[in-house]
Amino acid sequence: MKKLRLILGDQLNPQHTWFNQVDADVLYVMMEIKQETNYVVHHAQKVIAIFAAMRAFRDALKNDGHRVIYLTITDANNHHDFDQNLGHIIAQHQIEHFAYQAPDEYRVDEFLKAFISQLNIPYAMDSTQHFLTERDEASRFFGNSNWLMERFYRHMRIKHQVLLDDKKKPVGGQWNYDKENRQYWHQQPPAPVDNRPTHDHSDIWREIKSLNITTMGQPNETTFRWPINREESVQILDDFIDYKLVYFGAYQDAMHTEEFRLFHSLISFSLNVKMLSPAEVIAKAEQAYIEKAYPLAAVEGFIRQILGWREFVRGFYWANMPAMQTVNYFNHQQPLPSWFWNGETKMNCMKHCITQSLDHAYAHHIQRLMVIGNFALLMGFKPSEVHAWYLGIYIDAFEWVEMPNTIGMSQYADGGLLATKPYVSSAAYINKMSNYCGDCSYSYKARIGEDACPFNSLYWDFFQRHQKQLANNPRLGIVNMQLGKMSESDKSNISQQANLIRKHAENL
Ligand code: FAD
Ligand code: DLZ
Ligand code: SF4
Repeated sequence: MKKLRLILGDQLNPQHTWFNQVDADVLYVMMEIKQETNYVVHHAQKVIAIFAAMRAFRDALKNDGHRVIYLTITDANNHHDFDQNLGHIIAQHQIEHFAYQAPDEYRVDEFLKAFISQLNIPYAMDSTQHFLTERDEASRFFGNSNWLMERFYRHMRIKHQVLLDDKKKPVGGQWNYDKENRQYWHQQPPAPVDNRPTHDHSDIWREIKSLNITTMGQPNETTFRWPINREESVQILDDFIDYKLVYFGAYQDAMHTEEFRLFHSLISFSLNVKMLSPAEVIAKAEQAYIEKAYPLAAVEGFIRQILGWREFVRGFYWANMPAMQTVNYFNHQQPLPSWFWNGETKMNCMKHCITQSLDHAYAHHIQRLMVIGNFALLMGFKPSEVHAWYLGIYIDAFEWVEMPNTIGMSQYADGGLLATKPYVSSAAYINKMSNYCGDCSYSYKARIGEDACPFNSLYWDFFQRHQKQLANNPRLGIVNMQLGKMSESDKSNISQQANLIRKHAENL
């Protein structure tokens, strides 16, 4: 029986059982298509990375003897959507069975469901064999109760036997060591060397440009630093375990103008396109705790991101789609200013985080959450626009993980289904965790006046504007109390200042 198997651009897992045996009756298909390059404006490096990794995967499959049809973006036979390309290939090769791996995105899942429903040959949807949970596992775990990451995480620790002692209790006596993980980085210990491989992808970039595909950010096509195959991904993971994991916990939230990577792993692209599996990453981190006696806070903090957060947000995504696409709890409508695409703002923290994102297609969690996302929520930017920006700009941005993080965790647009409180702060937090404020045109201490840091008035204005929705949140007791004590004239000055900032968003 002639079989066709579709491999999507984020399904580059060479360890999948599909590839265990070479079968002359099986034809694999991979395609670079405008349907995928154009659903949002992607970062140039993201498009290059996907194409380069897909091509490397094709070459590896062919080397192993598998048969692969590969449509490049410039191929004359490319119809640029899955539907038409698959239809032609099925007819041309007289395919008798079609299979695909479960897509991680709702959009693609819906589309492929529609595609198979009109097929007149048998078909199958196989597992990607990547995640540690089923799509609906977290949903079943929570049932009608509130989604709390910490509860889910403990369940995952027990279920997967991670960092447990002989009595099945958490090693060290605690489940979570987050409180030990919030230090500022004083440029000591020195920033780790960037050991990522360098590639020249000028050829791919030329092809992308020849089709006028709109992208954002720097392509860095001749000095490309993202991994494009499993070997490089494993090398980056091992480098992280050897040199960075030990400091990961302590400096996880720190930000610095001189160093954008700090002690973060930079494995999210490899994980999300499945060149690495979460199970192997967790196993290596746990092994480092046992064999290298790394601090428990560092190892637990890192494992929590993958065993906890990553699986949790995926479950949340499938439980809340498609409704999550349109939620807007605070009815925020302000458009993003144009400097989100060039970093040209006087706000030093925003300038650094956006410029870095445009240069490297990367920002770490706190830059995404407590600088850019914080500002977007305080300003009242439209959640769907914020989501599209995040989905485009980051190398690791795939909707199943980006959307819950942006719409839920960062913008609270779901009204608190995912986050227990809005992640907002004034300049005090940014000044504590970074060196951004020192060189800023704005004063981090001032709330009112031309040189006052925009975060300060926006922060208090946010709680004033949304008092009704936030007054009863138990995690906001102190803020609500402080607001209650504020004089009416102070409140009015803050509102005026915040309105002015919103009005002049383009020129901040
Ligand atoms: P590290 O800091 O080294 O963490 C290790 C790994 O843990 C990451 O590679 C990632 O796989 C996982 N992880 C950490 N935090 C999260 C989280 N909140 N949700 C899911 N997994 C997590 N992550 C993405 O992979 N894709 C996205 O599109 C994405 N969008 C985000 C948008 C916003 C607004 C926010 C606040 C966070 C987003 N994150 C996203 C989560 C996190 O910021 C990135 O996973 C992380 O910065 C990737 O860099 P790293 O590999 O160096 O991670
Ligand atoms: C992100 C992306 C891009 C830019 N291009 C392609 C592509 O041309 N072909 C492809 O198969 N996948 C691409 N991807 C990744 C897809 O968006 C991702 O595979 C789906 O969203 C499924 O999660
Ligand atoms: Fe950002 Fe305000 Fe600090 Fe400037 S003063 S870097 S705008 S937090």
